[in-house]
Amino acid sequence: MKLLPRRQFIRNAALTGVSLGLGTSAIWSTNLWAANKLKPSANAALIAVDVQNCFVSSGTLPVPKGEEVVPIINALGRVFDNVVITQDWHTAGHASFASSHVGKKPFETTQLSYGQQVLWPDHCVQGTQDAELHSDLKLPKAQVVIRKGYNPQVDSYSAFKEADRKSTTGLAAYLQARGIDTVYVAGLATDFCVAWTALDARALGFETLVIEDACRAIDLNGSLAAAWKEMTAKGVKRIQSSDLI
Ligand code: VGL
Ligand code: ZN
Repeated sequence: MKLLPRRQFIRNAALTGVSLGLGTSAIWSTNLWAANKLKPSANAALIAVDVQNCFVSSGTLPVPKGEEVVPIINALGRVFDNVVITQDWHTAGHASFASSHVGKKPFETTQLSYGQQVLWPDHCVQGTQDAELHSDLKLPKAQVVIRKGYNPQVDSYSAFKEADRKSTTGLAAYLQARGIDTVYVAGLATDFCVAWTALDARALGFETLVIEDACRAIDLNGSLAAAWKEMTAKGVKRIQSSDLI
């Protein structure tokens, strides 16, 4: 008999409980199944990144299939003691909008004081319906909402630090003050706000996991592959929602 790795064995055993003569107990298999899952500790937080109207199909900066993350993130929210929500929250006429730069079109780049900036369609403007959290997002345990990108001259993909790499949103201090040492990141978009949030979390010393199928990407000029390459190189772990739920 070929030996299966322990994890695989437990998974198979749970699926074939009856044939092993251990009864038809759905409970039994559920328990074993549960043993096969990662259980987020009390010191872990789920960060649900930018699940907002602007980033789904009907929004101003639609991420392909962005709405598909909503039910997955809702289910994930139930297995965490700590949940953080982020919201892209730009001023009208924000420096990251192509419309703020004469002769520039969305998805081109420009040079800002802190370096190169991708220019986006106007999106997630403070106080608009477009900037609201998706109405199907149900994260009743969420304890804090971090808004970012509200400095008119500086973008912020990361939930921790703005694009000038100096100004902080306060999220790291908040998490540290609450004894949180591990973050699981999900949301929109994988290759921008999720990746920057995860990379900053890791650099700040948090154990960091990105839940891949609970994210969707923009994928601009290979940005998705580049984001995973960098996240992997920096020690961000790549997991699936099925590892947790
Ligand atoms: C995002 C581009 C511009 C994101 C936000 O949430 O990934 N992407 N603003
Ligand atoms: Zn934005």
